[in-house]
Amino acid sequence: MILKIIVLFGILAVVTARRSYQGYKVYEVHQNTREQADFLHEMEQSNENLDFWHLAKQLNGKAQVLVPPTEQRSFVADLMRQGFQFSVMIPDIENTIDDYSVPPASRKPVPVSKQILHNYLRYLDINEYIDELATKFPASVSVNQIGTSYEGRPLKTITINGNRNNSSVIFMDAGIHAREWIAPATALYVINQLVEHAHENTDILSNLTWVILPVVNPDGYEYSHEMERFWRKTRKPAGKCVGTDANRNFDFHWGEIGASSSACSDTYRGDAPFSEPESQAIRNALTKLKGQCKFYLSLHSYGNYLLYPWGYTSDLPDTWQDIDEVAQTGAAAIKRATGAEYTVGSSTNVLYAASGGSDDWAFAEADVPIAIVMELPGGGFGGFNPPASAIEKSVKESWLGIKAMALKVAQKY
Ligand code: 0X9
Ligand code: ZN
Repeated sequence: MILKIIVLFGILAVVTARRSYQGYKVYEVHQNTREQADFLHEMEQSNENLDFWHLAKQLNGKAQVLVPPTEQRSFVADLMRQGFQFSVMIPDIENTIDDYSVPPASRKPVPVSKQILHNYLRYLDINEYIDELATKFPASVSVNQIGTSYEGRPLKTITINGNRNNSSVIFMDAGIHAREWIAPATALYVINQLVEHAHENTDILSNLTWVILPVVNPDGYEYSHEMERFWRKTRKPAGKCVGTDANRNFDFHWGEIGASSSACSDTYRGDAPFSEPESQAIRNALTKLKGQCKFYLSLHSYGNYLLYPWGYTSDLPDTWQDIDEVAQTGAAAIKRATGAEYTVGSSTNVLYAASGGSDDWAFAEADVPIAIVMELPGGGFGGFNPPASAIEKSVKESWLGIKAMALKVAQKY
């Protein structure tokens, strides 16, 4: 009997153990020539064990790659053979993951609204906060469920100032990629400012309705808190692997470029367009808002970019200057406030081509005239893991950019 219990606990421990990243290194690789840039791109496409945290098109930039111990020898050999300049940016990523989530219940003595700037809130806390706001401010705030994640979590939007029937709408989402924790944190701060500091924001509330989905991919988000810090995809099983990159799953030039057909890849496009309930939820919400939604803003991290269509081709849409104007306004506001620089341009031209993204779909199929992906700052040791102590500075800065973009949209439409 005792043996049985020990075995059972052993199995449970194995099943529920958090993945260790011990010995994983992040390399920073300079790409100085077109050949080197192409080589890295090819490496990213062909080796699923390498996690390219950052890979931009521009020459003289630096790629950042998370490499497991088993791959490091051949990775370094490849780089040396190709004459790359490179360095180890993080010698052992496990040592930097000291900021693992406190379980939601342990934080309860402090109200959620007081934790927005200091903690990466868990999914349930985030929903608790928006539900509370709806109760407290019934005249201007409501919460709606626009779908259900694969594991059954409600996908809830908060609508702010939604009682003006014919006003223009801003739809903002965050956390389509699980590990980009600073994105839901930023969405929460935006919600906090729009609701609890409404009187300071009348210029972006008087003729705009905000619909905000703070966690697009709650299954992945929770999984990245509990089990695998650098998980990116959704959590629906796919063949012998798990998860789809929801930002490759939208039905616009689906699967054409920069999206993998291999279920184990981090950029897996899914087995069909809109195969994921999470991308379906955004599709359905934006379809309902057709004609009304003037601005789709999707929060990601990291790298300080304001990106717009197209993501599937280097061509620009006819109206690119309208979007560029809004994005430049956001970048300028941030630069003025803190000196931080954002790169502005079309996804394909300044980052890389990747089709099936929510931004391209919103712009092309839901007729949203301004569609922007905001790649928020990294921080701390770099990348996706800014420590909780970096949240306040980051979200306050980003809010200024978002506010400036919203104001521009309010003036244009
Ligand atoms: O690759 C992505 O989905 C985004 N970058 S991230 O590092 N957060 O994963 C950029 C998306 C840009 N938009 C499109 N390619 N449509
Ligand atoms: Zn992302």
